[in-house]
Amino acid sequence: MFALHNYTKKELMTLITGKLRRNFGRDVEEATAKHMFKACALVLRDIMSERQMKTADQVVEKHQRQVHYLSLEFLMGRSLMKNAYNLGVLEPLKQAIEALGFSAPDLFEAEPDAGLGNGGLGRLAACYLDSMTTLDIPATGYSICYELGIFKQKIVDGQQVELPDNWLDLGDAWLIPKMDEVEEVHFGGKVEDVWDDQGHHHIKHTGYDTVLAVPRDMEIAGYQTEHGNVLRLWDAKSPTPVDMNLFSSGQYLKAVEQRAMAESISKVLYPEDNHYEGKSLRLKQQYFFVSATIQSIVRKHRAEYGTLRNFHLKHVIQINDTHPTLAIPELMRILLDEEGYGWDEAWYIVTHTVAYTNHTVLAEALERWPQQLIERWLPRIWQILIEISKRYQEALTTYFHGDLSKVAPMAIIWGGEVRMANLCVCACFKINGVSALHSDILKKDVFHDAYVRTPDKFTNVTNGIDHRRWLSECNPKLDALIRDCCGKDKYLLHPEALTGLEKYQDDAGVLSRLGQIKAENKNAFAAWVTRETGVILNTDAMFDVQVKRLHEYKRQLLNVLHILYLYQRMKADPHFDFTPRTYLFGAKAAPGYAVAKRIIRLINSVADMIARDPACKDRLQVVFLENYRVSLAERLMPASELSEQISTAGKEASGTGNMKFMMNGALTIGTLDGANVEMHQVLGDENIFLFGLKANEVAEMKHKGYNSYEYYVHNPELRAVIDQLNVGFGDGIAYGDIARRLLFGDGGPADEYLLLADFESYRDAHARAGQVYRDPKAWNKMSLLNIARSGIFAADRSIRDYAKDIWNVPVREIK
Ligand code: HBZ
Repeated sequence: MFALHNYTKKELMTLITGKLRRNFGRDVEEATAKHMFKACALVLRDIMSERQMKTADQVVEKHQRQVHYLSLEFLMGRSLMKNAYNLGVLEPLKQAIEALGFSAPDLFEAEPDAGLGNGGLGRLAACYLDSMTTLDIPATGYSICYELGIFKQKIVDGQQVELPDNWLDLGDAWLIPKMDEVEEVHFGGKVEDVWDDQGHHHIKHTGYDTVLAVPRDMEIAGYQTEHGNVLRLWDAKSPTPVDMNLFSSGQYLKAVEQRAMAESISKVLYPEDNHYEGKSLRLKQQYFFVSATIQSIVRKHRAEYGTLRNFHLKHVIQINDTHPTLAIPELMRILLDEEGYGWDEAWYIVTHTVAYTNHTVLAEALERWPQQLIERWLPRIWQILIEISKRYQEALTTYFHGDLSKVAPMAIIWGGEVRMANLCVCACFKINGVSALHSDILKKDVFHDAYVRTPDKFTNVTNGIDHRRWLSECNPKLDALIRDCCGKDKYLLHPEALTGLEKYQDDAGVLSRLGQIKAENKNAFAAWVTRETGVILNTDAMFDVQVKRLHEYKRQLLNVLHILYLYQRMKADPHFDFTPRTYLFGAKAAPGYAVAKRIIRLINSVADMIARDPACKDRLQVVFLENYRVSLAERLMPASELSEQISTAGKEASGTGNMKFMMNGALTIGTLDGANVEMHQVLGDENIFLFGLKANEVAEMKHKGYNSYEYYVHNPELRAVIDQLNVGFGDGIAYGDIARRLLFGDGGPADEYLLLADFESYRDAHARAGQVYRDPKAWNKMSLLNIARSGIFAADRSIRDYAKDIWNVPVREIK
């Protein structure tokens, strides 16, 4: 155990003022909040950098096995409070900031979110960096240093408008560029086979465009450890300076084009989640990132060992969904072309190095790259893919005795497309889903035949969240209660210690304190919303929250239909007895996803109508929170009471928002989908509001032929709601398109996600939730049990699973 240095307020003040003077040429009196933020970031960065360098030295000294976590997304959010917390300097830092004449909360608030991700997949990667570091695993994250992260969302006249998110302005205070670790990535050109004088065969690649990959490292601190890791973010730069010779020799356009091409690669994060777009710039992003990363790992390995023969013993490469799949042929390329290994030896090394996490079963999200695109931009990779594909197909044909109905769906190159998931299944030594149900569906359905052939490759690692950020840091009042009940700060490194709360499940004092904390958090959130937007939230009503990306399978629309049902009941009968609710929505829609955008507009139309109607006062309120993001979630989770996790069963791979709500004492209304299944397992029927079809029933109903219109005909209340979509909500906008989608489908199947089939069951579950809410003691008891049993959803547990079942690396033992 290391003795961690405890920085005092005075030491920090000296360090901060030193940074202000040296980096910005200012004394504290002349410093702006921006200067001050940057100075604080630089001070913490120095501490982390020291630790990280020691860790890196140790890894080399002890020849430790390393984890490389490749992800096109890391949704980091803010870092100042997080790093200060993990470094154990949060309190003295706050004091130092205040003593220097600044407001600590304002300074934390001034930091932009690092929004280098879309949603769950990207946030998961960020939570895992924290746990890998806290558990002393030598690990590196790799991604792209997008100049623009996920767009900023504005709501204008009820509609989503996207604005660029220029996070690097302040965010780059965390980054350390490493100009001496630049890698070159090649695109296009021609590949030839050549033989030298000795008759040795070589690959000659000529006429390619070069893009430089400049690493900008973000230091990662762990909690109560000296261990330090980094997140390596690759920035794309052109190798051609503005070259006057090219200009004058008539190559003017080519030079400018090349620069623009190179630097566009790291310009912007693709904002589609759970949807594949076959854009050539996206392919270039993927290869740029993967090639720089693999070269960087290989370069360090060569320096340490002088050979790549033991590569798979010293490294595991975890790929976060199929987006980094080209790591497979890229590592093959280096082993074949640069090391001169034979195919079999190279293949052995690759297939003992790479492991794959799947995050979705939605067909439209599976990546299938057009062959021409790969051929054109990655000619050598294309050759290697053909060879992998050919050998795999031969092996499959033998195994399945030539049964094309098995071989064809498993093929890697087929019908002019490269199927990335099949390539992963072929080449990776482990394949995992992200919840028990999801991993089961992978085995039984999506990859069934591969599972039959290689069952040992398939495993499950249920997702988890960084409970230090998502409970202790963002909900200090609840943290204090847990410290009083569960052995001080024990739970921070032993999340299972949260079960210590269970013995207070009938303790009136603890239950009322829990209720009090929730009430205070609601008030604080409401005050913030009012400050930011002028909207006044009814804090006496239940905060019923659905925040996540806008997707039809996530069924925000089902929530809206139910709200409309409540509204109509209330209008028809002023004495309609229901528990007042404040509905909160937050969701970004992919800019090209028209239906998702329509649903956002619908939510705003409904919110507006309800806000104007005096009959709803103190009873029903709907608010759409603009620009949902990590930092907003950190304020919202502690204030939430009912968590909407209502996806069509079988569609949500895991969900991680569900875990954040649970940990903060919200109760869940949800389907048996993703990790909700495991939440239900530990909670029992009594502590969760379940409804709806199960995954197998969904499949059955679709198989039999689902007819949404029948539900419309047979349920008059549901019918009235859908009819109102056709009419509109008093703002002159009608939503007949959405009604038609539900009843007839426009283009696709009617009501693809079975909203109408689940409507009644959803309404009943809401009625049950409303009933329990009226009995604060019963509600608070359920809430307490949710928190107490949420420990299994800590990312520390997930990372221990990865370390043991997939990575084969030791983890920190914590007493
Ligand atoms: O990954 C999500 C799943 O939908 C969710 O159920 C799960 O909990 C979470 C973590 O495992 N998937 C995503 O967030 N996926 C994407 O954001 C995405 C982004 C770009 C793509 C495809 C998917 O091209």
